[in-house]
Amino acid sequence: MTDTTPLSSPPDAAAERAERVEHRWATAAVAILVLFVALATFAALHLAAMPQSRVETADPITLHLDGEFIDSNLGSALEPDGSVIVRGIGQQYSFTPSCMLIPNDTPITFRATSADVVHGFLITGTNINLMLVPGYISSLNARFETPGERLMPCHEFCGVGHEGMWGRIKIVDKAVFARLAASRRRLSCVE
Ligand SMILES: [Cu+2]
Repeated sequence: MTDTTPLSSPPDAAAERAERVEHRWATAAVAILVLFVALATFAALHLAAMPQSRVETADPITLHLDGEFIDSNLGSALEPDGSVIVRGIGQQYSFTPSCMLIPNDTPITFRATSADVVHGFLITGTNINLMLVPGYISSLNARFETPGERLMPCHEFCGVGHEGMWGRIKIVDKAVFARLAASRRRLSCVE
């Protein structure tokens, strides 16, 4: 039998060295964990990110019969506080309304759901990206500074017609929007 321990380091010393190295790695692992928890905490507090405080539901079967998502309530609504709520539905294979009218420089809340399967709600050139899940209401606050048009492709595969499922967002000057809102309860840019 050969002894692999070098003469200069008796077995005890080798074990001690191994323990030291192990402690060092354990400390490094804990430090990495602490760093990530600290980063996540900072990001959450800094961005005021909170776990969703509530889950809002909407029955896809009765969506068109009553409640928030009946046809006559879809589109953009000017609220008393000057903000705008945009309500929409995704269904195979379109969005209703298919063109959403939005004022610039105004707090916007999107509220949308699906009437059938999972759809995607994405506005190009922004970080707005939601899933529309049947049974649940997806909600997101946004603000658009400059007028213009943006596309809204469905980005969750929803069936054979998925590739043709596109909506549009038209951002207009807030004064123009206010004039239109004076004469109509719900606005869209569907012609
Ligand atoms: Cu879709």
